[in-house]
Amino acid sequence: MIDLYTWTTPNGRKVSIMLEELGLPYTVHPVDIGKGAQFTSTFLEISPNNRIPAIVDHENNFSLFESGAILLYLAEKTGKLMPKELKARYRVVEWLMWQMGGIGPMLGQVHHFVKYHPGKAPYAEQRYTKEAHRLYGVLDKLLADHEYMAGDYSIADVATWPWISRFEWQQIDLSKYPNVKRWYIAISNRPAVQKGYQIPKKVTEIPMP
Ligand SMILES: N[C@@H](CCC(=O)N[C@@H](CS)C(=O)NCC(=O)O)C(=O)O
Repeated sequence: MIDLYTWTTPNGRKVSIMLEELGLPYTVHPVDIGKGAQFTSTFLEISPNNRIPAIVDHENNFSLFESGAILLYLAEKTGKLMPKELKARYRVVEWLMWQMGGIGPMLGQVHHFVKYHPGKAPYAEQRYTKEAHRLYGVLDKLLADHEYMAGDYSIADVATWPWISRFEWQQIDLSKYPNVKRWYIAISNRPAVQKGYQIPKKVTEIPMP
């Protein structure tokens, strides 16, 4: 049994979607980051960076934080959503790292400056909006000749999709990125994604373009 510490955010949803895809049993522990629950001493023991998501895998007596590390661990533990062949595996790792280092942090800044504090920092709004469009362009180009990001559906897609699901917060018109739109809708239709999206609680339906 796995304990999942999470909240209603893209990084949290990556892991609930992954657990649903794998069909692994798990117990959800909501960590309300709006109320500071990420700073409690018990949570810091498993997530010293005071951020969700984190898991405890009781089968291995092992805790883990950082969503990318959690996805890699669960893929390796189950042998799913990650190819075995070396080059194919590193194609997935490459795009997973792109998500962790680019899509997540940059779109997170767009949410901060464009959605929550518009007009407060025009330079930051322009900088991160431009970067968001650049990243959407990279993804659109990739998906022009790939059904999924790195071959078959993989943890690279699981990591990236929840951030794209906030396209409205980012003021992105998905019709400008038709390959991203096609990929986004296909993944939105997966039953595991529909279930995992609503963990730890329902906030909205999956946004549809
Ligand atoms: N690189 C981390 C980022 C995690 C992260 O930023 N989590 C946010 C929610 S999406 C959080 O817990 N924020 C709490 C805070 O800022 O105090 C990961 O991918 O797990």
